[in-house]
Amino acid sequence: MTNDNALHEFIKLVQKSDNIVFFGGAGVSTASGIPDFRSAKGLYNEDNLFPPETILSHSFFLEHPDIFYDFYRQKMIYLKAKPNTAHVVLAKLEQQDKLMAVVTQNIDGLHQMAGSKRVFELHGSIYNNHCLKCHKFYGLDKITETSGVPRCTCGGVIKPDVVLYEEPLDDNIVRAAIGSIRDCDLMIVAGTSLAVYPAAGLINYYSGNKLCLINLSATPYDSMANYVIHQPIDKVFSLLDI
Ligand code: CNA
Repeated sequence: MTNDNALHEFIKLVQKSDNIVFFGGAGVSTASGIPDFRSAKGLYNEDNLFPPETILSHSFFLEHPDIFYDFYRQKMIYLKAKPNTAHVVLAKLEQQDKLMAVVTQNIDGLHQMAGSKRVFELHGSIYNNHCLKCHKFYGLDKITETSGVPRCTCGGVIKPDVVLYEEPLDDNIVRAAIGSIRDCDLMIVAGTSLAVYPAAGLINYYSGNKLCLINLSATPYDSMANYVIHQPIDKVFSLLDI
């Protein structure tokens, strides 16, 4: 099927379906000005002293929280980013009872900012932070309005509730995400290289025949998908007349 035919079919499927699940990654937010990891302009292709996978790992956080926070504040937090067409259309689809859930690997909170309510954040969120010692909660301002390693009133180090490499995903979130994927009729996977596990593996819980994959570049799951669209997500979603 050509890109154009797949796009045409995709639009018809969304119009007809009332049980959609959207599974997304960093590519959903690039149109909002947040770089992804693995594109040519992504963070993994920049020259850093340590590779991002190393800096964003649990052991590195514990050993060098100062270097972690320099990188994290500069590269992972985009206070001015606003939802783009894809986020907005997904929120509308939910309001119309067509979209059952957004399962996202993103940590930027843009789906909620657009109005989506049922969002499963597999890798956590920059908006939630906790003290490692007394578990007191802190918002994003505690990270952005301080410098160096942010500390709790008890003296403990504050850590963002984002899932770092070497850390497990939250069981409850994974279970809820799997439940929605298992039950859905149409699954849209978009803006993800599908290289990060266990998140990418959740697609295997979909057993229907309407798996639509929207991504600029090819992914390991292209051959498994029923419809593959290699076009920008925001452009594709702007064609959904809802
Ligand atoms: P990734 O590995 O960087 O892959 C992104 C994919 O999106 C690539 O294959 C791109 O080709 C594709 N892409 C980029 N822009 C577009 C676009 N406009 N339209 C269509 N496709 C596009 O990112 P993954 O999400 O697969 O990897 C998971 C990581 C990335 C998670 O742990 C995230 O926390 C992490 N991440 C999140 C954000 C964010 O929250 N916005 C930003 C950067 C990285």
